[in-house]
Amino acid sequence: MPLPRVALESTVITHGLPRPHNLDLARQLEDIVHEHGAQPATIAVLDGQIRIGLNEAELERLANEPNVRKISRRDFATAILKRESGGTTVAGTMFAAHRAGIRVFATGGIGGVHEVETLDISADLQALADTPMIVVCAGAKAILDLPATLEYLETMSVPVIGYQTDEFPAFYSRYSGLPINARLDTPEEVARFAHTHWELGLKSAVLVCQPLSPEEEIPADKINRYIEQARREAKERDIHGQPLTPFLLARLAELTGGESLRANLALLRNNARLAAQIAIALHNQTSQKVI
Ligand code: PSU
Ligand code: MN
Repeated sequence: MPLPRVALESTVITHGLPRPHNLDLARQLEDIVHEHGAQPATIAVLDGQIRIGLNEAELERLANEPNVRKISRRDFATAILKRESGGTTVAGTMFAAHRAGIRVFATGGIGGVHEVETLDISADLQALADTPMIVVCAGAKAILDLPATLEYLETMSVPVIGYQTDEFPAFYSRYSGLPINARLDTPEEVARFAHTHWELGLKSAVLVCQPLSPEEEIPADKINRYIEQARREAKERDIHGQPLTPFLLARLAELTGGESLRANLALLRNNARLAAQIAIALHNQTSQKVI
């Protein structure tokens, strides 16, 4: 029997984390998924080929190659035709993983609605709306407009699950003051929920939001003023579109003296672990019919 698979994204490797943390983290996530009895599949595009799972040398190449593309769903055809390499975003990873039959995916934080004057809504939200997959995250990145992001997810019929929490986590912080849709406390409950959601014929993702532990988090009042500053600087420097999220994450790591980076790495590891546990639970129960 093949092991249940867990998809891992690669924009976090190419654009989200500084070197050498990016490669260390990529390896750690694969190890964590393995240790919990599932098969990791880091998704990326290498030389114009969509790859479902990378070997050690390929991971290393992706982590160290300068100027690789950030690949969302609309960018695949360009990358394929130009034989380029790149890291896949949450939206890009969901697209490729779904085509490969993978049902569980771990990321850090999903993209969402940006709090800037120009319209900037991540394609991650549309992918969540139309791809049946369990996506484990730590909420949406706190650099976003979280209430607007949750409204969009509601409009698109994406259930937002609080994992062992009653509040939507804000990536670096455990609490956002915003509600979730339902709370679930075990991997088995998540698997049963997703199975039921899809048996009904719904095509949307199930978004599982797991907060950092109290020891790992950065409380909201502390991180929020740095987020304000990073956003202000992005505006002054006229940074928008695809480079915006990587700029804000990198600037926050500088402003917090590495604290935001440590929190980011911790939540990525936590999410890989939970995704592996959910993949196993889902694998064990998908034969049951619910309606
Ligand atoms: N989670 C992290 N770091 C990241 C990302 C997620 O901890 O860098 C990436 C994801 O790949 C997500 C992307 O899809 O940021 C969002 O980019 P945008 O806002 O441009 O859609
Ligand atoms: Mn965007």
